[in-house]
Amino acid sequence: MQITRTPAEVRDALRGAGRPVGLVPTMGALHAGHLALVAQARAECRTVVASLFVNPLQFGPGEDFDRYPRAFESDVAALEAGGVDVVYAPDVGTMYPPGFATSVDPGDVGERYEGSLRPGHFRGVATVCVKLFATAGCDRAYFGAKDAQQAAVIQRVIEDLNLPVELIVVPTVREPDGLALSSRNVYLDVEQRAAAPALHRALDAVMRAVTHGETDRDRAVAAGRAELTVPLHEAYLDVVDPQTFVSPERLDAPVLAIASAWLGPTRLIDNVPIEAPAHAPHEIVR
Ligand code: PAJ
Repeated sequence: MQITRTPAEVRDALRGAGRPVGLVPTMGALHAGHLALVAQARAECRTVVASLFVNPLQFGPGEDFDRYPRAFESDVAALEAGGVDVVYAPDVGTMYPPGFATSVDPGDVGERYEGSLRPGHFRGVATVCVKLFATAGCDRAYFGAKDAQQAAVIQRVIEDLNLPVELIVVPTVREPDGLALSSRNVYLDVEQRAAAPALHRALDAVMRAVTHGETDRDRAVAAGRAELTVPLHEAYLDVVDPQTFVSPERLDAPVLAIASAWLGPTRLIDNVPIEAPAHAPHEIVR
């Protein structure tokens, strides 16, 4: 496994590499969710590149850029064990040298939900991802379903900019109690960690309501809201179109239940896809 620090080093390392080349972009502090992306890329691609870069452009003022967990040595070991061929770990000055000015604005899909809570976040994500795609010259890029709005943003960018990259979305990896794995889970204290699975229970309740025939968005959301009790504080809970993140009044599958809640200073996000068609009660076949 080669560790590279600059775009030129990545290109050298990938000269003549077998295709398809799969890229797994990460901010490090790797857990089993990230490694599921690596495993799928390894199974599907001749060459696998993983990036480790905590991207300052996607953090707002007052967010956790400075204290975001960093674990370079153990990340490299995990990527090596996962069969990665090339690691790209640039420093901030390499990614954004003096004079850097171009950014990619993904528009409306990036302004809802996470985008409205974190203004500029998806511009930062889209910009770094386009740079990573260009640097690796990848044929496929692997993203987690855990960050569903991020995946929707990247799909929009790929289509709008005609990027020759196929987006592959890998299902969310969870703890046994339902909590989605996240690098930010280390911020939770014991009490918050114990309460955290309620976020997934809320989404499951919304999913059950819709699959049992609820087509009214407000009533479906209310079913989930009952789970979001103190110490959780809801940031949002909704049912949306998985591509646009627009919330339809009447729910016709496929839709996505999305949620975010604060636990102290930490905000968790999660989502559950709702695949089964929503039937009006009289249409349910018994
Ligand atoms: P990061 O939070 O490190 O996540 C890297 C990738 O791992 C993302 O595609 C994310 O959706 C996926 N992931 C995280 N937790 C997961 C879980 N529990 N199950 C499955 N996949 C999971 O997302 C980012 O970094 C950054 O925004 C990035 C795309 C690297 C751009 O800076």
